[in-house]
Amino acid sequence: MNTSILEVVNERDVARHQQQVEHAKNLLELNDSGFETIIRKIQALQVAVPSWALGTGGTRFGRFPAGGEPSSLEEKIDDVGLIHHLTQATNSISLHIPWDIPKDAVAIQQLLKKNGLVIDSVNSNTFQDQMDQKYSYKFGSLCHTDESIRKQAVDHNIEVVNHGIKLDSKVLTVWLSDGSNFPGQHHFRRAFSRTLDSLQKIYKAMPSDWTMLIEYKPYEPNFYSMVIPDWGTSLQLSDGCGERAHVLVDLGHHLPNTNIEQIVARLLHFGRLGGFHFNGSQYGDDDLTTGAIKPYQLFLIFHELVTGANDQAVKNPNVAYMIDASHNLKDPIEDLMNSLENIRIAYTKALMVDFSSLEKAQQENDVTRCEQILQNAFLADVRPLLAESRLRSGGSLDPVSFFRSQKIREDLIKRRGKTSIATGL
Ligand code: RM4
Ligand code: MN
Ligand code: MN
Repeated sequence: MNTSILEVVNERDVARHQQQVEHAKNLLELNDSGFETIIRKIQALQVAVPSWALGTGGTRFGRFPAGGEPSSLEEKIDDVGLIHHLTQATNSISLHIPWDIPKDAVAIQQLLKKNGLVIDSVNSNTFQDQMDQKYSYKFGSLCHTDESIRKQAVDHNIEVVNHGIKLDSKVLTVWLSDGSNFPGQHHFRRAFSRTLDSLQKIYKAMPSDWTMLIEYKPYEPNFYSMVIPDWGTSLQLSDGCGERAHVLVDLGHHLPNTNIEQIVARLLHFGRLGGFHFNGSQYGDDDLTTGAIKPYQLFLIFHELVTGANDQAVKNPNVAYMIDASHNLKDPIEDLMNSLENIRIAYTKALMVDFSSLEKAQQENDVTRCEQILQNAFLADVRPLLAESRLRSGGSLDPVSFFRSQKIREDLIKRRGKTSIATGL
């Protein structure tokens, strides 16, 4: 990516941008030091992009690729590098093994460095069978009734950690599709015990500076029961493994109307919120653009994260943020940029909450005032602040417009072809 073109385009729009910043500062009643603090905080919020999110998503009915998809890990890193260059909001990439096994770890490290990226978490995959695999995961992996199958799944997770070590990752994320489709199929208590036992084996095999994140999901691909359906189960499993095992909250992994912000607050209270997968959802694991459907919920979640971070009583590790979405209709690069923008908008609005007034109103049970304080922050337009933080970090004032006006997708199609396919779902 040619930096000077970016500068020229920014320069063209900068006068208008500066007017908007002044207007926003007035509306938000921000003095210079308050403004500078917020800009620094926005710049610091970095959200990983997973290597499996650069291609077109699909459903079990069909897939409609846009063309120019990255067909190697190197090309995926290039795409994340481009997104980071324009947004300055994603300085890391998360790998799914075996979809993205680095063949030459040293070369990958160099490429990451060139793009200003590091590896975030590594993710195991025991929800699909691979060609060279001895046993099938049709009836589960870490929970399986057959010890040899459990061992194969444990060994796979250890292999994932070993790949991660070579790339300086320090986080293993485990998401299990294990579960049952019919009543009676599973002995619930024993399936849980076997899963805990397998996770403990993986945990023990991890280096002592590694963290394990345990993700939950209420249904799909199993439709009667999932072995890890909810945060309570994830928390128990984390607890059973050790203090470096934590719960991962994926926004789409809840039944409709679940109060996710309260789950976030609970996990912070226990010091066990380890990671976050962002996406948007109307019904379930829809994997839409983050903030597309329920922006208020996203704001309320960030409100919990921000209050937690400001509270001395909360002893929680750093939360690993990642986008976990699928792009069935939008251009994947544009969609990821949309998500990053929406995440930063929700975060910035949460930073705008008048905490001391809120605490006072809560103490006095002034319900109307409490809600009003949150609404005031939520309804503020903070977009000029985001653009300013990007500009100062060397990114684009308007990443999606830049991507379009410079015809970057067209260029990728020319270089990679119309039919290149990215590994993933
Ligand atoms: C799952 C879950 C995991 C992701 C896979 C591909 O639904 O969200 O985090 O790794 O999909
Ligand atoms: Mn997820
Ligand atoms: Mn999911």
